[in-house]
Parts: sequence; C-alpha cells; structure tokens
Amino acid sequence: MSVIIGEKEFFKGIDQIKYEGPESKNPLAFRWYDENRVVAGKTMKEHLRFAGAYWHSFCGNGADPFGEATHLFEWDKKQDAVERAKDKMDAAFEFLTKMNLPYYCFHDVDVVDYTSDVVENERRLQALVDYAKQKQASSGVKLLWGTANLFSNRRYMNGAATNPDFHVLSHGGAQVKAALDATIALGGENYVFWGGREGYMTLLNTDMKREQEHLARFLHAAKDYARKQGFKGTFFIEPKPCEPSKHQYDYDAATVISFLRQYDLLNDFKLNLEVNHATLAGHTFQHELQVAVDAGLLGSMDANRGDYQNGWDTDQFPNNINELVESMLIILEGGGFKGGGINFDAKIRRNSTDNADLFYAHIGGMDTFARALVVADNILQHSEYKKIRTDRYASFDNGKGKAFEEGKLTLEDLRAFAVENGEPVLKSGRQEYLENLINWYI
Ligand code: XUL
Ligand code: CO
Repeated sequence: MSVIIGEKEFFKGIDQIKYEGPESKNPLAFRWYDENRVVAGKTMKEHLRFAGAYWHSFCGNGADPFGEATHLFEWDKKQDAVERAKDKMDAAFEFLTKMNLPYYCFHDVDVVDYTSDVVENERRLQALVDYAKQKQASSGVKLLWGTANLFSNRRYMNGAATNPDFHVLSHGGAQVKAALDATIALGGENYVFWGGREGYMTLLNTDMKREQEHLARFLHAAKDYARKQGFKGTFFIEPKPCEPSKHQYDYDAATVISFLRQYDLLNDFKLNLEVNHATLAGHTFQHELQVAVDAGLLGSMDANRGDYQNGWDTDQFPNNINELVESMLIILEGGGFKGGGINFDAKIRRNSTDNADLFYAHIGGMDTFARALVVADNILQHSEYKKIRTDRYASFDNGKGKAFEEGKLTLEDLRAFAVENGEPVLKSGRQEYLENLINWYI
C-alpha cells in the first residue's frame, strides 16, 4: 500500500509503519503484525481485516462532560463544510495508508457535518463519496462498513426507528437511505446498525412491544431498499446493553439473535460484536463470540477494551494478550468473520495529544491481535486444548449418552440408567490447568 498524502501532510515526521519483528526497538514499527505472514492457511491481513474508525480517530476531539476539546485538528479549520470534510478525508487516508490499514468504517456525519436539511445533507455526502472514491482508488483502502448516526442529533433523543413520533422515524429513514447509497457507491462490504437510542430511558412512558416492532419494520425497509440497489453485503447489528439509553433493545448477542429470528431477519443480518459492549452487558467478550459463532452469525467485531475499575464504555485500545488469545481461539475455531473484520472502535485518551499517539495506539492493537492469532493457532495445532474439551463429553459419544443426544431416551430411561450405574465419579473441569496452558503458549 502506498502512502497517500493530500494537499498538506498532517502526520509529519511519521512514515509508513513497517514490520520489524519482536526484537525491534522502534516504537513506530510492528513487532507481530506482518501482513503477509501465513497462519492457519491465510495471511494475517486476510484473517484480521483491520479497519480504522473515522469517528474516534478523525472526529473525536478529546472533549468529555468535564472539559473542552484537547485534540486540536489541523484538518478541522476551513469555513466551508465540504472543503473542511475533504481535508479531514485527506488526513484519514494519510493515516490509514501510513498505518497500512486495509479498511475503514464511517458514520455519515463523521464524513461531513450535517445540517437539519435532508436534501443539503445528501448533497454534502455525495460530494464526499465522490472524493472518497478517488482516495480509495489511489490507495487501495476499502470500506469495511458504513453506517448512519441516528443518536447524536437532538431529534433522536427518544430514539430513531423506535421513536414514538413517526416524523422522527422518517428522518432516520432518510439518513439510512443516504448512508446506504454512500456505502454501496463506495463498494462497502457491509452495513452496520448500532442503535444507541433504540431503547428506553423509562418504561413508564414506553410501549416496548410497539417500539420493537417498529425497529423490525425499519430494518426490513432498509434491507429491502439496499437489496433493490444491488447491495450484496451483510447487515450487522451491533449489540450494546445501555449507554446512552438506560436500556437498549440490542442488549447482547443472545437478545439480538432472538430478535432477528422473531422478525425474520436472519437471512440478511449478522452480528458486529464489541469488546466493551460485552463487558457492559456483564459478559466476557469470549462469551459473546461463542454465542455468535454457535448461531453461525459472527459477522465482524469492534476492537477495544473497557476499564476494570469503572462501568462505562471507555473504548480504550486493546492490549490484553490473554483476553485476545482466548478470543482468537473462538474466532479461529468458528471459521473467522463472516464478511467483516476488526474495526478499531477505540479512542486515544483525552490527554494523549501527540501526533504519534494515534499511531502507537493502533500499532499496539494490531500487534496484540497478530500475536494472539499466532498463539491461538499454536494452541489449536500443538496442544491438548481441543482434546481436553472433546474428552469431557465422551460419555455422549456412544451407548446411552449417544441415544440421549439423538432424542431416543425418556425420563424413565434416565432413571433406569442412574439406578443401574450408581453414583458417578467426580471428573475435574481442569480450569487452572487450561488457564496455565494459554500462558505456556504466550
Ligand atoms: C458506540 C459504538 C458505535 C458503533 C457504530 O458505543 O460502538 O460507534 O460502533 O455506530
Ligand atoms: Co462500536
């Protein structure tokens, strides 16, 4: 991938990040992510399909509820919205190509500022789609997914597709239509729905059943429109239990799967799982991955991590090798992502204000995933990991256990077996042994 610099270089003094190996002392180099290295039959680039997130890296300015912006972007200066957005896109493609990120993801309003005028917004987005087309063509960077932000504008304070006011819902529809048009025009491989305000603040004023039916109708309408326009990619729902809403309908993987099944959306939709959303739901990320894999619905993931000491979505960059090895075990055994990849839905801290900080953050994340991939593959190929789990269920492989699995035993049959065989011997789950096994391979 060649570095693409626009009118002006925004990340001066930083060249393209290269693989230098685990012994390198260069903080601006990869130690593990070697895009052409083959692991388990595919290159790292093909397995991991890394994407940069427009919103955190080029829009999020470090402001928090207690303080103003600390990331003062050079690309955010011009008066005219479309010209300003082009500068931002120059910065984005400079960063993506310097980082060797094969993909990117955006919300409509990340790309260009929106007004309250639907037609003007469509014009602005179209101008940036034309610009992005050139940037993609000259760099080779591709769009992993597009989405519409249906949560920031004040009109969405009571939800978008689940808003009690149909007029608001219609604006959500207009935005999704334009975002789908943009995604399709840019060859986007998937389209995401994350419903930050699709839920409630209090049940006292909420008809939950009606709102969920509206959400399903809205998703069907979006899917039907995109298919009519020739979109072949996958739609993803991104589960999150709460924040900004008190309760979100897409609570976790299991909830979303049952929603998709209930409303006949399983043919077109899969899941985009996010690490920090899993922990907010009271699950490990591994749990969410396993639920999705078991349903054949692991589409994509948003990479980040939470903070052990607080309970909100801190979106920090991933760096926990143990957690990612356990995750990669599930992803590899599950056959990888169905259409998606690993999107860095993560932000550098408010007080990380050097130009290089965004690079360090992504290098750390990409290296940790690459290392986790290698370790997980070694565990699967060379250790007893799989055998230990398979052996635990050996009693169902033949005899009465097998007959039970095949649905051939009654409750009376179970009783008869228990009487005949007396008290079972205790069999260890070997948890500590398995935890050590992961560490041996790291
Ligand atoms: C918010 C979040 C979103 C989605 C896209 O928690 O994860 O950025 O990924 O709307
Ligand atoms: Co996300």
